[in-house]
Amino acid sequence: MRLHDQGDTVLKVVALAGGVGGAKLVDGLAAVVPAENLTVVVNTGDDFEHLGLSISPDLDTVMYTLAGVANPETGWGRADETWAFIETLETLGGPTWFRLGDRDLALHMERTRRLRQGETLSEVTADLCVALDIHVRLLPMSDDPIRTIVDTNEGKLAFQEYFVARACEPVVRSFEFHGAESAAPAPEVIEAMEEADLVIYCPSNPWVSLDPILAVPGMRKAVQARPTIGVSPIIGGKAIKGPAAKMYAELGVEPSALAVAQHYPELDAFVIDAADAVWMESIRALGLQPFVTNTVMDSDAARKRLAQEVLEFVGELELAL
Ligand code: FO1
Repeated sequence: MRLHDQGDTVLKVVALAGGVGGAKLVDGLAAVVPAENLTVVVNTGDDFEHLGLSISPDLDTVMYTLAGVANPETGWGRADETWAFIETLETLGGPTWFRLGDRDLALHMERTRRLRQGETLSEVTADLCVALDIHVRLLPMSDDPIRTIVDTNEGKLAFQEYFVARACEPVVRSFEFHGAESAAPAPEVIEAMEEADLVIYCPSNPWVSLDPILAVPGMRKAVQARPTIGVSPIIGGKAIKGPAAKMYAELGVEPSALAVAQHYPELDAFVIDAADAVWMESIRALGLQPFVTNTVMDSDAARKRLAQEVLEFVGELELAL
């Protein structure tokens, strides 16, 4: 299977993505896969109600990244932002721990308005993508509420409480995805998976970005039916951004590309950084075909190159199988 068979029809790709790391690979994939052949299923476990607004941070991070308006320093929120709202809220004694920029706020207001009118998250997301001139198909993992709860030494915390308000300091014990068991995959998700020639696990946090997606009923079964490749979010024992390595250590697992491979035994292949080449044979022994390259996406060109290599690796994999 070549993803560019005879160079014309590019086959269909579904990427599972969460926060900032996932969004970067999605951005690279959008540069090498025609939009009509790329679907991104995005984590909604980070979603929460705040200031009366329905906030979907990972959907927004992926949208802003694809639209080229993401804040390059933080990865979340917008570039060219102003903060008049949150600064004024501060003077009024309102909660400002979750930083909402003025332009970002417009998106949260519009999503909230339309959800309150009874539209689904999928419908709102599709129209926001049109407004942001995004042609890749972006699907929330579910239109039903699923909330990641982080069980810590300070008790159970809602995700944003843990991630932002407490800056990931509490020691994690376990994760729960409230609502997952009674949730349904968003419309088109299962169909996209069934049509996919390749499913990619983006380099997102395994515990709180990809596991919530895999917890949606039907997702694990749908994944297992397709060729799959993952990209390690851990490089040289560290995460480029976010608490993934800290979570591994707190769960008693040495953070490494091997540990991530062990988390996803269902994968056919796994892309690791040159810094982790030492784990190749151990990963192969798990039944995942390892590929080694530079996985640091520190530029648009690096995002595109990594995406291109992931697609090429799968071509080789098919020949190897
Ligand atoms: N992350 C922070 O660490 N601090 C913030 O103040 C913050 C605000 C924020 C606003 C909108 C948005 O879409 C994301 C935001 N994030 C913030 C990131 C958010 O916590 C995401 O859940 C993480 O990116 C993890 O995926």
